[in-house]
Amino acid sequence: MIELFSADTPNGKKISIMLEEISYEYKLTKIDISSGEQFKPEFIKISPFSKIPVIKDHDVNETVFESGAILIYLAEKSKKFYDKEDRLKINQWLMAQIGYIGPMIGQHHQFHHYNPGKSNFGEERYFKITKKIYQDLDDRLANSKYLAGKKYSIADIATWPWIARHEWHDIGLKKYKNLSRWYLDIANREAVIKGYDFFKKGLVIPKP
Ligand SMILES: N[C@@H](CCC(=O)N[C@@H](CS)C(=O)NCC(=O)O)C(=O)O
Repeated sequence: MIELFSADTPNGKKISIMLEEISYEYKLTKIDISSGEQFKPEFIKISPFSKIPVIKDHDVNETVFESGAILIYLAEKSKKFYDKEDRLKINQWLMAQIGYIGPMIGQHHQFHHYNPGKSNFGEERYFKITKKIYQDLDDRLANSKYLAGKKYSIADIATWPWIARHEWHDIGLKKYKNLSRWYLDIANREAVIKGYDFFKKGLVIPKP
């Protein structure tokens, strides 16, 4: 049995979506990051940087932190969404999400959504970078059905929840035809609809 330690954020949603996609039953242990639960010594033991998500695989008594490492672990365990022949491509798009797309859009959330008016430099910089990310993804998806090629993979699962926050971005997802097509295609998957609302709050995926 997998135990998922998480909060309802884009990084958290990556793993709930993956667990739904591979049809694994899992137990959700909520970590309230707004009240600082991530800094408790027992959580730091399994998450050295005090971040969600983390999983514990009780079948083999193993814990895994970092969303990319968790997605790879679950993909290898289930043998899904990480095809050997596409692995080099999947790794590149997955690493780009973990090392660039997530951190940059995360800063856009901080400056534009949570703290507007505090820093013009921060607001402008991350708005511009996020817009460029939309364009770069749109360009890629003009030539490829999914990020890593013809098949839906853990690279899409990692990236999609960040675009699902598009209402916070004020960029206009609709204007990006290929990105919107990819977004809607994934948004219609049953596992994604379920994984998106893993806190069972009745959340509905926002339309482009
Ligand atoms: N690189 C990490 C990033 C995880 C991350 O930033 N998690 C955020 C929530 S989305 C968090 O735990 N924030 C709590 C904090 O920074 O104190 C991953 O991909 O798993």
